[in-house]
Formats: sequence, C-alpha cells, structure tokens
Amino acid sequence: MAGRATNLALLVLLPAAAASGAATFLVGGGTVGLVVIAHGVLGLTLLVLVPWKSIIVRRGLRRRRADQLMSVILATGVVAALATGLAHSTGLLIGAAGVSALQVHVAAALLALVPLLVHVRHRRARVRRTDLSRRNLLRMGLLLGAGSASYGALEVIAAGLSLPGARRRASGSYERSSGKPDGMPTTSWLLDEIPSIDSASWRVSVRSGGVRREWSVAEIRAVGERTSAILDCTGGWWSRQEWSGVRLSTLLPPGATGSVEVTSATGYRRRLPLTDDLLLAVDVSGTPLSPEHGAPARLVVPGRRGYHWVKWVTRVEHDHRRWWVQVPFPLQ
Ligand code: HEM
Ligand code: HEM
Ligand SMILES: Nc1nc2c(c(=O)[nH]1)N[C@H]1C(S)=C(S)[C@@H](COP(=O)(O)O)O[C@H]1N2
Ligand SMILES: [Mo]
Repeated sequence: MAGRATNLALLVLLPAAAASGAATFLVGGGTVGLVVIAHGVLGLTLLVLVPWKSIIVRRGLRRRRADQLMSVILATGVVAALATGLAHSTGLLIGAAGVSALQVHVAAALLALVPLLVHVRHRRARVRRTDLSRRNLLRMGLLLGAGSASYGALEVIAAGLSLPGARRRASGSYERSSGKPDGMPTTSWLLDEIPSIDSASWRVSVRSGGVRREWSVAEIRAVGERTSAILDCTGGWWSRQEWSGVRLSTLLPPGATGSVEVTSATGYRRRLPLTDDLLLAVDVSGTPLSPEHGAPARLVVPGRRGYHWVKWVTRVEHDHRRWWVQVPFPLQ
C-alpha cells in the first residue's frame, strides 16, 4: 500500500478508534457489546497497518525534521494504547501496582490525539476529492476486513487457550467478588475522595415540583426495596450485588416522568432518566454500605456504567430536562 494511502487510513482510523473507545463508556445495556467489538476491530485494523507505516517512519526519521519528537510521542502513545488494549482484552495483564491496563490505555490514547494534530498539520496531508475513489474505499474495506479477521482470530485463540480474556463480559470487564461486597474494588472516577459522614444525622433531600422532603437512612431502610444489579466500572471490572433501599420512583410523585439530578456530598453529580430503574441503596448483601462504597446512601443504576452510580448521595432533584444534556463524563 502506498505511503499516502497508509497515512490517510491512519488519519481516519485513529480518531475513529478513540471515538469508539469513548462510546464503549457512554452506552450501557445490550448495545455496549457491539460497540466494544467495533472498537476492537478498529484498533486491530490500526495494528494491521504497522508494516506499511514502518516504511514511512524509517524514511521520515532519516530526514531529521524539527518536530520529530512529536512524531515519536505520537508513536509511543499509539503503541502503548495498542499494547494495553490487547493486554486487557486477552487478560494477560489486567493491571499492576494498583493501575489497570485500561486506565493506561485510555490515558495513552487521549495523549496521542494532540501530537496527531501537530503531526498531520506539519505534513500537509490535504485530503483530496480523489481520495474518496472507489479504489481507496475498497482498500479501506479490505483493511477493516483484515482487522475483523484479526479480532475473530484473537477471540478464538483466547477461547482455545482458556485465556482470562475469554471470561470477560460484553463490555470487556472482568468479574470481581460478586455477592461479597467486602472484596469489591473501591473506585473513584477521577479524584473524588471519601467524605466523613455521620449516618445517624444524614438526610437525603428529594425535590419534585415545588415540594422538598428529607429522608433519613432509617426511613429509607424501612422501605426495603431491593434489586440484584451489576456494577460495571469503566476501569475494567464488574461485580453483581444485592442492593436494597428505596426506588426513586417511590420517593417521587406517582407516575413522575422526566429526569433526576443526583448529587453527592462531594459535589459529584449525574442526571439520569426516570425510565431507568433507579434505586437509592443503603444496604448491600443485607449489611449497611461501607463508607468507601457510598455510605450512607448510593445510587444503583442497572444497565449503566459505574460512573453513574453516585456515592454519598445527599440530594435528588426531579424536573423535565433531557437527561443527556450534561457533561458526558464527570469532571471530578
Ligand atoms: C488511540 C486510540 C485507541 C486505540 C488504538 C485502541 C485500541 C484498542 C485495542 C487494540 C483493544 C483490544 C481489542 C480486543 O482485542 O478486543 C482495545 C480495547 C479496549 N479499548 Fe481501546 N483503543 C483506543 C482508545 C480507547 C479509548 C479512548 C477508550 C475509552 C475511553 C478505549 C477503551 C477500550 C476498552 C474498554 C477496551 C476493552 C475491550 C475488550 O476487552 O474487548 N480505547 N483498544
Ligand atoms: C497512528 C498514527 C501515526 C503515527 C504513530 C505516526 C508516526 C510517524 C513517525 C514516527 C514518523 C517518522 C518521523 C517523522 O517524520 O516525523 C512519521 C512520518 C510521517 N507521517 Fe506519520 N504517524 C501517524 C499518522 C500519520 C498521519 C495521519 C499522517 C498524515 C495524514 C502522517 C503523515 C506522515 C508523513 C507524510 C510522514 C513522512 C515524513 C517524511 O518522509 O519526511 N502520519 N509518522
Ligand atoms: N461521588 C462519587 N460517586 C462515584 C464515584 C466518584 O468518584 N464519586 N465513582 C463512580 C465510579 S467510576 C464507580 S465504578 C463506582 C464505584 O463504586 P465502588 O467504589 O462502590 O466500587 O462509583 C461511582 N460513584
Ligand atoms: Mo468506574
């Protein structure tokens, strides 16, 4: 494949890989499996291009341009993302020293995007109308075919060798300590810290229309609604537990529609649609939540990724705003 075609393919594939990766975090429920497969195929298609790109890199490095350091940073980020993606998906190295392969994966991928802009700008890859020729589209199809074949082969090998990767969920996550909440990892999205809270005097404020009401932990526990649900963290693990407390639909006026904004004592917040089966949990597996898992009360959101499961809930506000009008990912 010619150098120009290789670079243009990379220009399309790298942003597509990053976008589909982010999409694996955004969608929950049944769709996530398809997005994860699409992401794997795009990532492996990038890998297929390595032999061709190597020729360009060797030639380019001989020319000693001023911004070559940027190209090297770009290459390092992409190679690191490919390596950690495969380490996680095969299960050969899910994490080490308290850092998961997926955390490094996402960081490396995001870090590669800035040098990519510099790299492309300085190498003037003006996209021409003729780049969309039938021949180039066919090439892209063949490449994606090779990427898909690699993906399939990898899954077959993982199953054949009984690699840990063969046991991951459709989201790509690995099971941890289901039914035993003590062994469940504790996670914060970015830098949120466990607040110190006195459960006895704790109140959750629930507002709907103009009406506000406060609920104590004892009142919530007395309702005793329960659900068995899977917490699936984007850090690459999942855990099924029996959660109990009160459904938000029970706290709100009968038949309430629209959305709720659920806020933590730390300021961390998420907005969610009332079509979800939202539970405000105070107990897990029949015992009170521990502080690190969100005591006195945390949100349980079956079918959505872990970062929606707000811990240390202090406020629930109901209105009719569209739930998805919010920052796609929390900022703390
Ligand atoms: C430079 C951009 C990226 C590249 C080249 C890349 C590449 C890869 C590759 C090759 C895999 C292994 C696929 C498999 O064998 O199933 C993978 C897995 C994964 N990536 Fe990425 N990725 C990128 C960005 C991202 C981003 C930005 C995210 C999330 C925000 C992400 C999330 C994931 C997840 C969750 C998996 C695990 C999926 C599984 O276990 O099947 N990736 N990635
Ligand atoms: C996965 C993404 C990419 C990586 C890791 C990467 C890496 C590199 C490296 C290390 C070099 C050699 C050093 C240098 O010339 O600065 C290089 C050269 C080059 N890259 Fe990329 N690149 C990527 C994507 C792209 C894209 C999207 C384009 C353009 C659309 C592009 C265009 C070029 C050109 C034209 C050269 C050759 C420069 C010359 O021969 O003087 N690259 N690339
Ligand atoms: N207030 C607050 N709630 C939060 C987070 C956070 O950082 N702050 N992290 C979320 C993420 S990313 C996950 S995966 C789960 C982790 O819950 P656990 O620590 O009980 O396992 O909590 C979610 N709720
Ligand atoms: Mo998470």
